Amino acid sequence: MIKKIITLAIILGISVSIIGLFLSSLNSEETISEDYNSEEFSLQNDFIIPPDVVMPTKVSRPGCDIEDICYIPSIIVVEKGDSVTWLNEDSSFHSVTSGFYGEPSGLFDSGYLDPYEYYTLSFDEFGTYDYFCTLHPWMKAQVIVE
Ligand SMILES: [Cu+2]
Repeated sequence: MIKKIITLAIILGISVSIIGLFLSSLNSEETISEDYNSEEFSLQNDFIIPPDVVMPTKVSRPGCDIEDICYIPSIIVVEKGDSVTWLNEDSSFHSVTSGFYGEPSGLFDSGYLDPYEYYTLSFDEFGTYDYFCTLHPWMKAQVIVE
């Protein structure tokens, strides 16, 4: 009789833990799909943001500097407190780095922007901000805050 009770208790214990595992795996699946949905949502939102400045295709080779179209527009004028959003539309990496090639000013640096990556900065001080691409010396432009 005692053996039967012990066996029953063990079986009950095992089935409870199996049900517990099953339920917890269901829960984690739900969490993953929620995460995925919110990621998808923010991704869609990202593409809705109209960029202020784009790095167009083929600027990774010299020549865009002749017509000053390495960043379009090459000079953007904003008001104090405004933000500027860049979009790398090229298939190469590019950066938005303050200063001049070989002389970064250290104010901002996007790092390498992947194709179709955005970079946003807000400008809270008046001034003319020269910037360049750390990978392509011919790529340079300005943000003017009035
Ligand atoms: Cu570049």
